Amino acid sequence: MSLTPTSGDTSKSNETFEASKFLQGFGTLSPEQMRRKKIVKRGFNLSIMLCGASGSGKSTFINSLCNKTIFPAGASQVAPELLDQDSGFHIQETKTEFEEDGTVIKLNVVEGPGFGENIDNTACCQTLIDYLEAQFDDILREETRVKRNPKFLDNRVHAVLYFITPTSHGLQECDIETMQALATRANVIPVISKADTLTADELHLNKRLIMEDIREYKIPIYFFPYTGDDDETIEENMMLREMTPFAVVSSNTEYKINGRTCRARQYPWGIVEVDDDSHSDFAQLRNVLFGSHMHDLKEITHDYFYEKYRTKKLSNGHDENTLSTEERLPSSGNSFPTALNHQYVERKRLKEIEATVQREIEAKKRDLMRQEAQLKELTERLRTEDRVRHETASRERVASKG
Ligand SMILES: Nc1nc2c(ncn2[C@@H]2O[C@H](COP(=O)(O)OP(=O)(O)OP(=O)(O)O)[C@@H](O)[C@H]2O)c(=O)[nH]1
Ligand SMILES: [Mg+2]
Repeated sequence: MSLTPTSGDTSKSNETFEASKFLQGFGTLSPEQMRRKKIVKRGFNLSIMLCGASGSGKSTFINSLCNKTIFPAGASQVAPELLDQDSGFHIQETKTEFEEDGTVIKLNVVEGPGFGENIDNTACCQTLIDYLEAQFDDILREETRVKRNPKFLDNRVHAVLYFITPTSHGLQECDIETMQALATRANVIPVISKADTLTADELHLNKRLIMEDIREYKIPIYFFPYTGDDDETIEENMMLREMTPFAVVSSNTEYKINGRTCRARQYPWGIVEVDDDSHSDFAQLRNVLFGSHMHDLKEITHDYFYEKYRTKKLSNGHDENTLSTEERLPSSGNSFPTALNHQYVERKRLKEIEATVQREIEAKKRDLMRQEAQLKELTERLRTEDRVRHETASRERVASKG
């Protein structure tokens, strides 16, 4: 096997990922599909927040995800004036745009370098929550304006990727508290970073312990729904539920292996490929974010998180319609359905029923119209036959008289 590092410029990606799932089936277009097609043409806006301990690999991950340098990896140099005086923590935000399979992805990336470096990280966590809420406030203000700003940018965070350092001990107290807090305002997706530092058995154990903690502490993370348009989607969701937390390996260095270029981490004993499913869940997570579940993440952000926040704000902070922790996670077994997701699934189910009923009504209408047309035609034919019969009879009468 020849192993040659290629140039550091990773701006051209070889890989293809599927913004596709979302884009499939434009043969016969319903109004909903037409709407989506328009979105595809315009491009997708997506906002991702990266959260996790300092040095857990957030910057390297996002650079690998976008295949270009979004944030420089390694110890972050932060201007002192940007730092929060109490926590020494600050938020970095940047926008990037790239095209995949002809689809433009407009990505807003938010990272909190230096997270988890204090003994008490409550202030850091609050900074992240404040950011999430500030985006909701912006929308709320815009919605209540008499004249809308056509250039308004919706920066609501659709997914928080929570980076868990690869120990074999499950979650730490700081992880639990932060994930619990963030999950009240956004879709939290847990990620084990630097998965290459764990053996297969350790990784398996780590995933199991993390999921046990998530259930034990009732953290309402993003839930891959049980329902789907077809068996394939249902199966895919089941596979993704079992895969959670996603174990990722990130790198922006390209290597040539047997003439094939790939992003990888090279060690004296071998090479770990970022996009190889047997080495890392990176490609699966990327597909979830930019393809199969992008729409779902955005829908939940608007329908659930924003609505909940809006209700709270407009009722002076009293009624957040918040579910108790028990209600949110009445969970057992391998998967962890939350009341949040139950609500969402239920709403989706009702929408589907409504659409089916609408379709049936339309079909019945068409049927009735067809029958009416047939009846009209039959009446017309009978009338014509009757007229012809009468005319023939009268002709015969005239003939017989003559
Ligand atoms: N082994 C291994 N190391 C990684 C991986 N991803 C990143 N690293 C290394 O981890 C170190 C820290 O990575 P960063 O991406 O800067 O971490 P960060 O979370 O952005 O750190 P802060 O911005 O300081 O919070 C760097 O030396 C990376 O090369 C990975 O998947 N595996
Ligand atoms: Mg960083």
